[in-house]
Amino acid sequence: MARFVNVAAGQLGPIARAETRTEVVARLMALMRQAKANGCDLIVYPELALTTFFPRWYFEDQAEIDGFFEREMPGAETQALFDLGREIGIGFYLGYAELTVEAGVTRRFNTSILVDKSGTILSKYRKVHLPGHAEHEPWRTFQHLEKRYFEPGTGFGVIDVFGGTMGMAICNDRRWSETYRVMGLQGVEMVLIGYNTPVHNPPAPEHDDLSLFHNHLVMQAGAYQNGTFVVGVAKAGVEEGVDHIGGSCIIAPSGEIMAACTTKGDEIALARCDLDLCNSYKRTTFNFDVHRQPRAYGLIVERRGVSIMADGTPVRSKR
Ligand code: CDT
Repeated sequence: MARFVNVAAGQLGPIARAETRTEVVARLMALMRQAKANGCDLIVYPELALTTFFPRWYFEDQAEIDGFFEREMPGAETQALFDLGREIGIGFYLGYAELTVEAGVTRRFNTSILVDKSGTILSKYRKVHLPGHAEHEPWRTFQHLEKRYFEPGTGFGVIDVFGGTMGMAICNDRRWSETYRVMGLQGVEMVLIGYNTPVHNPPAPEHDDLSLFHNHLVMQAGAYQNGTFVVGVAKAGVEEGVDHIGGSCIIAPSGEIMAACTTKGDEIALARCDLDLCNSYKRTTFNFDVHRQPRAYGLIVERRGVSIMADGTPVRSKR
C-alpha cells in the first residue's frame, strides 16, 4: 500500500520586531487551517517562526535577547497552535529560539520541533551549523550573530511518524551535504527545513544574485543524493529593512521541485508525497550498502577544514 504524506510548506512573510507572539501564532493558525482544508497531514513552518530574525542585531542586554526566546513549549502564547493542530488533526514542524536551564546552567539553542496530530511533541532538533559571527561587526549593514546567541546542537536524528521516517534541519544546515547524509544513513524519507536567508551576504556580496539558486541547489542535491523528500520553508520578504529570499518548496527524491511558493508573504505550497518513491533511489543509484566506500571518506570526520602545513600547502591524504 502506498504511503502518502500530504505536506504543506507554511511560508511566512516578514515578522516585525513589534509583532507579538499572539499575532504571529494567529498567522500560523491561518496557514494551518488552509493546509488542513487542502487535506494536509503536516505543515512545515520556518526557522525562528515566532519572532523577527533577531540575530541581525547586536544586543548588550541579555534580558532583551532573552525576550526572543521561549522558556516553555508550548507556552502561554503557543498553546493555541497546539490546540488547533489537535482539534483539526494536523501535525507541524516549528522553529523557535529555545531557552532551557539544565543543572543550573542556562542554555540557548536555535531549535525545531515535530508535533504529531494529537499535539504531542515527538522530536526536538537543535541547529548544528550556526552561521555568522560571535562578535559585533559594525562594518556589516546588518549583523548575523547566531554564533553569539546560540550554542550548536549535537546531531541529526530521525523519527518514524506520519507513516515514514522524518528528519529535521534548520537553515544553514541545508548547505552542508553531511546534514542529509547523516539522516540518509538512518533511512530518512522526508527532511523538514525552516530557514531565514537574507538576500545580501555582507562578507560575499557577489553571492547575492545567486541566493535563490543556491537555496534550491543544495536542497535538490540533498534530496536526490539521499533518495528523500525535502521540504524547505522560508520566512521571506523585507523584515525590519532586510530582504529575505522566499523560494519555499517541496522536493521529490528525484531532486525535482514538486511545489513552490510564488510570493514572499504568508503562503502555503502543497504536495502529495508518496514515500515509496524514495525506494527507487535508495535501492539503485544510492543503495548505500552496495555502493558507498566509507574507507575512502575518513577525512570527513577526522578534519574540520583544510589543514595547512608550515610551507602553506594543504595536508594531503595518503590514501
Ligand atoms: N538563518 C541562517 O542560517 N541563515 C544563513 C545565512 C547565511 S548567508 C549565506 C543561511 O545559510 O541561509
